[in-house]
Amino acid sequence: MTDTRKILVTCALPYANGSLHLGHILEHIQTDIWVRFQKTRGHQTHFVCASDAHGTPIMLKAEELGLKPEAMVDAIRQEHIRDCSGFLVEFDNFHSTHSDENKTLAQLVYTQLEQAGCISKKTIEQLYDPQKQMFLPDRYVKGDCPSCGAQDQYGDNCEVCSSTYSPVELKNARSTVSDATPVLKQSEHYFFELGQFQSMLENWTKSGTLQEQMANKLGEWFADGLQAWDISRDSPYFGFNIPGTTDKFFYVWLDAPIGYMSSFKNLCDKQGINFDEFWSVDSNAELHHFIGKDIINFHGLFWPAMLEGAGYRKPTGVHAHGFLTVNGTKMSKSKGTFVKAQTYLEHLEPEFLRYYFAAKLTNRVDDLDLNLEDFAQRVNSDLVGKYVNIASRCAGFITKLFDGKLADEVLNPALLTEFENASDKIAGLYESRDYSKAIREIMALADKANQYIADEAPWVLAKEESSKQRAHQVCSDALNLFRILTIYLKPVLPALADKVSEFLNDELIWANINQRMLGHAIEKFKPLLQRLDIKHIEAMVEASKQNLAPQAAQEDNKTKNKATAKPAQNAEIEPIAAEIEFDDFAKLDLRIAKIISAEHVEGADKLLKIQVDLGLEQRQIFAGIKSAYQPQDLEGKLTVVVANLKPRKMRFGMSEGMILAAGPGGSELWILNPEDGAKPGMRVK
Ligand code: NOT
Ligand code: ZN
Repeated sequence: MTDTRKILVTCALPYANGSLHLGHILEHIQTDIWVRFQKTRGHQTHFVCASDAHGTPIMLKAEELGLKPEAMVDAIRQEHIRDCSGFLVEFDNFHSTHSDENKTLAQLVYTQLEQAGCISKKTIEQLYDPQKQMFLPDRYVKGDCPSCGAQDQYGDNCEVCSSTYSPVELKNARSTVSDATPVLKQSEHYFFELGQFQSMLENWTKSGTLQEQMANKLGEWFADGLQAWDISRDSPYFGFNIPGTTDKFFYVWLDAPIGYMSSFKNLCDKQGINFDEFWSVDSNAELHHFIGKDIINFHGLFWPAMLEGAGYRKPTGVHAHGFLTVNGTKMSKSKGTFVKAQTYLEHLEPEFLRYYFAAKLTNRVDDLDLNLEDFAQRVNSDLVGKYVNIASRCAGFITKLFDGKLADEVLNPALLTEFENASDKIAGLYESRDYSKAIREIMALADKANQYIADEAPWVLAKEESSKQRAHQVCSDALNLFRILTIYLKPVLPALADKVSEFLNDELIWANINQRMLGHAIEKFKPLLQRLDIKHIEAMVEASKQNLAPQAAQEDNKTKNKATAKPAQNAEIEPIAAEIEFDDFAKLDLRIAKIISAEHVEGADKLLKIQVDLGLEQRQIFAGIKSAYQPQDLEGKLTVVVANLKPRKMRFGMSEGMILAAGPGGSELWILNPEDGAKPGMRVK
């Protein structure tokens, strides 16, 4: 392995005025895989993000909601953090551009640019809404196209004839904020003299920091000659004041990239990391930005020029990805393919999508299509049919016949060596963000492992005493292969890898790829992954359509569904806990479960150890209902279980869910007892 590198990684800062959708998640997953890969290879890697908090749209949206922008930004920031963690995207810090650190750094960078002679001022004329008393960004002006006369066109280009123009050229212009007719008004603006950096940027963009497609795209800007960039906005604006002014603010795109620095600064302060080591002009740390191709000009031109002008280091790499399409077209709200992050998570496993994206991501900027049928098929055939299958075919023999211990010797060392030797190639593919090729390599290995098992047929070998030994070795080899595959897949499937780690009693560290498990004890195999059921995809698409129901109707439903619970007469009533969001409630996956067995727990007064059948799998759950039930009375009963509760290690063992019961306590404690017709595994509505 190479020497330890210092790496700072960012993904684009999501605007804090709306929910994340699968397009955002594509970028977060792409970045997270790279970060996890670097971390598992032992490099000092920091992954930061933040809410992009400033600008006119955020100011107006907050106003519409009757909130202070700070409050809206904060609520949405929390939602974004929750959604990302739902997809197992693990930031080291998720800050906000509306923060003290960002204010200080934005003003510092600006002052440094000013001192370096890179700032100029010029009076310009813009459309102004006399009623709302604000200057109007292009997208807040509509009118008739000056070229073709089409009505209701935005201030900068016509969707009918595609001509571009300045908003002052629009006929019958109106402000979309107030409907007033805009007037022209002058104001002094601050500019960043980007032109000073043209030759530096021409070299830098072609030096391997950008993908070739992106460098070529920016070539168009160079051909036209780089113009000064307008970095100020007039009041009212949600942002930071330009030093020395009271009514001029930094344009959101000035302080957004500085948000990368300030989120990292915030992390440094919390963890004692040396900030300068990463940002000083002579830094030998790496700085990588993952972004969408639509914002390449900010990251390939403005940002490196700002850094250069203010005396900081420039990015090592800017990695752009294409857009996400669903079923071959733009995500559509009416088709239900504009899927919010949270809606996906309510229906499907995060790792399904992580895997699918990884299987399709290249290091180019082509768009990526999420074809929903292909998605289900791919996940099932690769993950369930190939990868998990290796373990599920072999683990049972080890547990049942060989006391949970792997063989002392390898039967097929050549095969194991082949798997181990793939390490450099696969690492290289992750490093160059060619995940689809990495996945192809890994799945080709999985095919070989399955072929080996099929050829040896341990289920046949295990039947005869004379060949039992060989069955032991074949299954042990297979689990060693499975271990290596899991190490390779760990950046993509971190939660699954954690389960495998428990099952194999191995930390699954890439550097230890060659450390074979010989004479090694493993745990009992538990199902690692369920097949993706296309019904869940259909439900997700349906729910994405429902998201569009007019707000009023949704409100109406909420009141109708409100429970009208009467407090029980005698029981001591505790105060109701803090209110939770509907989304928190929706996270609960309540399932019908059949109680297969229940037993007393040695040393526990209240607990019963219960085995339940959840339709697709069996679980062990400890429930504090001993005061009300004899174990044998429970057997065969149906009940309701919180199926997605994270397993908890209790003094007596793992509890893998929660049985719902209600009542005043003591002998009056009733497990919820669904009616006939319920089947284990059914979702409770
Ligand atoms: N909020 C922006 C967007 O397009 C991304 C800002 C990224 C940070 O969603 N900035 N820079 N440069
Ligand atoms: Zn037109």
